[in-house]
Amino acid sequence: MNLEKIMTDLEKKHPGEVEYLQAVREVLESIEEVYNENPQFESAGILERIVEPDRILTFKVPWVDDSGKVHVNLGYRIQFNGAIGPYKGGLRFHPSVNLSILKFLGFEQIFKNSLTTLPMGGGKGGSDFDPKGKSNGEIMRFCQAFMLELWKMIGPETDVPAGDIGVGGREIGYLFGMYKKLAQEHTGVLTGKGRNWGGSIMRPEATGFGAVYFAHEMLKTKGLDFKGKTVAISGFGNVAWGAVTKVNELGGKVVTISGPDGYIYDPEGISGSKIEYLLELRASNQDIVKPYSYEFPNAQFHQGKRPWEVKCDVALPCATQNELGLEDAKNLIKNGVICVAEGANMPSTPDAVNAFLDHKIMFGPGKAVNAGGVATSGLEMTQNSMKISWTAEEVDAKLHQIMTDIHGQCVKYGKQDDGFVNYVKGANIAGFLKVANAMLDQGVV
Ligand code: NDP
Ligand code: 2IT
Repeated sequence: MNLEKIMTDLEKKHPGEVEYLQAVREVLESIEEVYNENPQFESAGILERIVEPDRILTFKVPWVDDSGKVHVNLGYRIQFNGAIGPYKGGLRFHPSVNLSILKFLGFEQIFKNSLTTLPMGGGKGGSDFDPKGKSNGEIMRFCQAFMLELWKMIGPETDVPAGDIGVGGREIGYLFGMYKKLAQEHTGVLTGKGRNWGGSIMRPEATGFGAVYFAHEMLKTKGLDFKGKTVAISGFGNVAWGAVTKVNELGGKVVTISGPDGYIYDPEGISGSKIEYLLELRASNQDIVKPYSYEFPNAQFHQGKRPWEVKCDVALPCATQNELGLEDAKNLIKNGVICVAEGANMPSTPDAVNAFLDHKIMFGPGKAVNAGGVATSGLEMTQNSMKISWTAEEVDAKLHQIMTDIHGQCVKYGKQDDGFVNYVKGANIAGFLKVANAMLDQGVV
């Protein structure tokens, strides 16, 4: 593999798509050796084919706000790779959304879904629509307008979207309602559905729970666990909430959460009724971080800062991409961090990842750590196909097993001679091999 040539060609073809190019480079660096050892991949052009999406749908989403004003947003769905199953991946509604961000997310999703052990291909979509400050009616009309275009491209056996940043249970409800009306079918075309109409129990908490199960497996390799550990978490969305809850259950103390404008440091720990309070604020569509410091005066709000300056044993970035840079990594290392596990997708910059690996800090990449969300989506698809619903205990046991299996795959392909596990390499190789072999079996399509 001529990595630099491939990257130069891709940069020429897709100028300015920095997040996409960042994600591709990381995977290619990890798989280079395995790729070169298997000349059948090269002769089948696996690399050239896997880095390009199968297809991309872009569309305009016109909608009318409560005052009667017309707005136009951009909508996208990327069907990246369908070798091992129907396209599967979330929808992101955030003003920063563009093709590069969705292509990076879709590309990561291929390998993440492969790691889950379930039959799901990789996809992603979304819009530059900003849900912040919008009324319920505006959110509903936007979701309906979005689905009016998207529905032609998706289906329970072809492409199954779900949530991501800015898309939770409420949005999935409105999207599903419109799909059902247009397609005249009530099927598992989306995951993250409500419990009364086909949703799986535990899907909302699955990404955060799974991330903590994975981090727990990492700690276990050193004979450690979460008891008495200080944990720094960023974000306070769906993923962070699940992670905060599970860390508390396992005996750890969460001292930070964050939003785009800064972070909260609560030395007494964020637990119990404090989590309830945050959930209430979140449901009210308010800024959640600052009010926390008014409600709990021992907590401090650090405007414009990130949580990584706080002393902690475990760091779980759960907000967004590239939110943990080299300086942050250096701070964490200086302060004695043992384990960093990514709840978000690609939250650490490449130089931050290298700093962790150089210092032999246990580092779990998003595509392995946060795979519990899409894995539980896969379990939702299974329940929909079988027209049954499993109990919380059944789903939790399956999720736990899947996270342990993913950890095992990372160790299998990422363990170095000195015993250190390079989870980045392990996750990328394990995820890649399954998809690449499926592509070989299916010919040049
Ligand atoms: P949510 O929309 O529920 O939450 C996002 C969180 O990140 C919020 O706390 C938000 O704060 C914060 N945030 C957003 N942008 C920034 C920023 N620029 N700087 C700091 N904080 C920011 O999304 P999710 O929890 O679903 O997603 C979080 C991450 O996890 C994303 O990377 C997503 O791709 C990934 N992920 C999600 C899965 C899922 O099942 N939902 C599965 C696997 C990964 P505020 O609300 O105040 O803007
Ligand atoms: O990044 C992700 O894995 C998700 N947003 C969840 C995707 C899904 O289909 O459940």
